[in-house]
Amino acid sequence: TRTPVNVTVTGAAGQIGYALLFRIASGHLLGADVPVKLRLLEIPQGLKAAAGTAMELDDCAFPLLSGIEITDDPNVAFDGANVALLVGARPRTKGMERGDLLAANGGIFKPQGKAINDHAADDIKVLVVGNPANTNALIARSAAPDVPAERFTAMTRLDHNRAISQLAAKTGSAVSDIKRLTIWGNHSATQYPDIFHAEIAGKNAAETVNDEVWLADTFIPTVAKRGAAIIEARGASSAASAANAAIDHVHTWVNGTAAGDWTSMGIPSDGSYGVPEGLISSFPVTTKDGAYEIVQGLEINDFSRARIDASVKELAEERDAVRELGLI
Ligand code: NAX
Repeated sequence: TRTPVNVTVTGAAGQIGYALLFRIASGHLLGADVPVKLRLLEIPQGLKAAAGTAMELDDCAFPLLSGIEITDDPNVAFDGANVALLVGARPRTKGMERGDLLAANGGIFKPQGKAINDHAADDIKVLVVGNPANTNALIARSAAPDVPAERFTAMTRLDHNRAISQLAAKTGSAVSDIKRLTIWGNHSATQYPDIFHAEIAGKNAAETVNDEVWLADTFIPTVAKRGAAIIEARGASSAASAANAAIDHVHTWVNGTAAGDWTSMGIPSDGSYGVPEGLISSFPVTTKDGAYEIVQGLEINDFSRARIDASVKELAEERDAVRELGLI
């Protein structure tokens, strides 16, 4: 039998945590033959609810779940961690300025990055879900100089999946027919879902749609503002779809992209496509054997260039702000 993989989830008592943990334990994160050990990190006020979720996990009698540990100490939570899902974050509350938000999250992601640096397993893979995800990932990465930078990633897979779904609906095609879609930039309202290289059943998606007005005025804002639309409809923010995207992100990273397809991940830039090195920005990537590579050589037209640049500019501003706060 295989040695269990240690999976650490922060914000485990939150709504994404509740939608995420059962799928990790049932084998959807890593594979149906991979046993997992869960470590749940919460703040003290969240420990009791996390213990309740752990009781329910026990009650599922998942054959692959070989243990659950609950703690409020990052040094314990990340000890020997192979996969870390950083979900817990400080949400923006009324009247909070961007600087306050970044500072509050720095107080979370800097110590967590340090704990990962000092205690995680050599093969640690980190996914930051908690917002502002890209910049929180940058803060954690900066606090972990001994971990290869490429192990710190931010989630844009929910945006990627949302874009596929919108494109399928517009063209009357099956989601499984859509390939090579890309989310560029920040997981924020400036993100750019790019269909110019996407394919629908083997045909170019932009040519199939052939409607730049729909692209600019409907598709892009619908994908970028979907989170707000969910809150409006559901009275709570996306949870199951966010958890599903986190599962997809890690599963693809570990198990590989399909031949002829790629996915979107927020990753430290190597300077590709004019994105300043070090910024954690979303790119088209292929994955294989637990590593990812940026898809190279895509032609970027003026429509795309302007939108990628705008989102990357926002990321650079966030980086400058956290640098000024001494968080990186
Ligand atoms: P909840 O407020 O339901 O849960 C967050 C949990 O994190 C709480 O239980 C809280 O006690 C815990 N927490 C706070 N600080 C912590 C710390 N220092 N260590 C450990 N745990 C801590 O939020 P939920 O709806 O689960 O969302 C979590 C995060 O995901 C938010 O930041 C949210 O903005 C972000 N999202 C990111 C998405 C993405 O695509 N990247 C989409 C969904 C979601 O909006």
